[in-house]
Amino acid sequence: IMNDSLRARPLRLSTDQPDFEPRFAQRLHWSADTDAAIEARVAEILADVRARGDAAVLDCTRRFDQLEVTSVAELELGPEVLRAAFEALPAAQREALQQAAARIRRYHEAQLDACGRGWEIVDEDGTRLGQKVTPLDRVGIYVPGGKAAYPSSVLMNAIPAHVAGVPEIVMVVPTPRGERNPLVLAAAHVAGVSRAFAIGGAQAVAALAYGTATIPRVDKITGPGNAYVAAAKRRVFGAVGIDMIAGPSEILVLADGSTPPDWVAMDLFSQAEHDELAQSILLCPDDAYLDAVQAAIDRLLPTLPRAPIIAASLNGRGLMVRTRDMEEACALSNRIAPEHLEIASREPRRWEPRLRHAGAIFLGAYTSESLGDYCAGPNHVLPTSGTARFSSPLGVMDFQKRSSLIEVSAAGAQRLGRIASVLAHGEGLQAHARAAELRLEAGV
Ligand code: HSO
Ligand code: ZN
Repeated sequence: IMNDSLRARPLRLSTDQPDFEPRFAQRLHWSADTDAAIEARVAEILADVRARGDAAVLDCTRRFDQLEVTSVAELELGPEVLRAAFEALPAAQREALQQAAARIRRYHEAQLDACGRGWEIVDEDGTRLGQKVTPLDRVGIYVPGGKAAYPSSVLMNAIPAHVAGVPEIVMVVPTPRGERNPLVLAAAHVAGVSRAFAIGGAQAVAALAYGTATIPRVDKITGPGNAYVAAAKRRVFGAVGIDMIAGPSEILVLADGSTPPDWVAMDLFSQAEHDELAQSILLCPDDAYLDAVQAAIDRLLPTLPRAPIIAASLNGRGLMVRTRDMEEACALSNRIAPEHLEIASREPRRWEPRLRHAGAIFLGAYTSESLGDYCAGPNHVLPTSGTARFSSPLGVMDFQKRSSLIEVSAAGAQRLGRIASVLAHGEGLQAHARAAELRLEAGV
């Protein structure tokens, strides 16, 4: 007799059933409701840190993390602490971290070359126009404590910042009751974090956004966090940059029936095990294959320690859809715009050109999402909840900004001066017109 928490039945639909649309829409619905009580608490904490700096951070850390310290300086995890954490790891973990880091670095270096460099165009009259790219001076990386503390996310946030050329990367990570996560500290060492502090929650976001006597003020804050951290990031946005506010993780598998059903079942589980609210979706034109994956789910689920979380996720938000054909499956996938999209097909390159909206696309049976989560190289911080329609993975460009460069030659000032003068007069802005005309009159 199966424990109820160990039964997982994703909702099963077919695109040709009459009520497909409403049931599909209902299953996909997700709203990031903001909780008024959390908002109010966070607003208070931000104001307190802004007004009292270190003293407020210290109070919050004592209260929320039960840490008895007398100064924020005591909460700094120096480079020697990070290094020691790394050196204390078993060799296999040290090597895996380093190999993952090297691959992530290489991927982001290629990204820097392809998309993160300045450029210039030159007019015939010698006027030069360009764009200059500058890394941010200082960034803050939030790393959650507790169940969602992923060392891999430290690599995914810090390495692109490092590759972008950010000189100072400040990590914050809560250590409730002083419990440190050695893998997180080791990953910080490997990823090139410059300074780390054992603080978390809205108080850490505030400290990074406003600066305190001990915690340096940063220009941008990235990294995932709980509802308090998300609310704090939303509120400090403007004073500093932030990355996206991530919703629950999602995977969509597009299957033509050629990948072993066990592999697909495990890939669906691997998202579901993150969170009860995570969403796993399977689209396939073949009913018998969907049955086979369901059978694999039934057989494999009880073998997993996180089965209760997986079951809650699949029962609450899981979805299997039988489509008319692969073309329709691709169209449906585009409507969903999933964070992770696996093309479990014998001919992934045939379908890939049709797939326009996804955070990351995993091609072919051998490419499990989990390889991308840890070590393939691309970033695992991806747009969720359909935002892949308009946004992109975290990358080097998120840690840079661009400045325009304009250098007008004497001849160019003649040509541009005439255009600008006409337009400035049209706007009734005489000083603008005269500024252009003075150069014009100087002649060449
Ligand atoms: N799939 C997660 C990233 C992650 N997986 C971290 C394992 N560790 C969100 O994209
Ligand atoms: Zn994952």
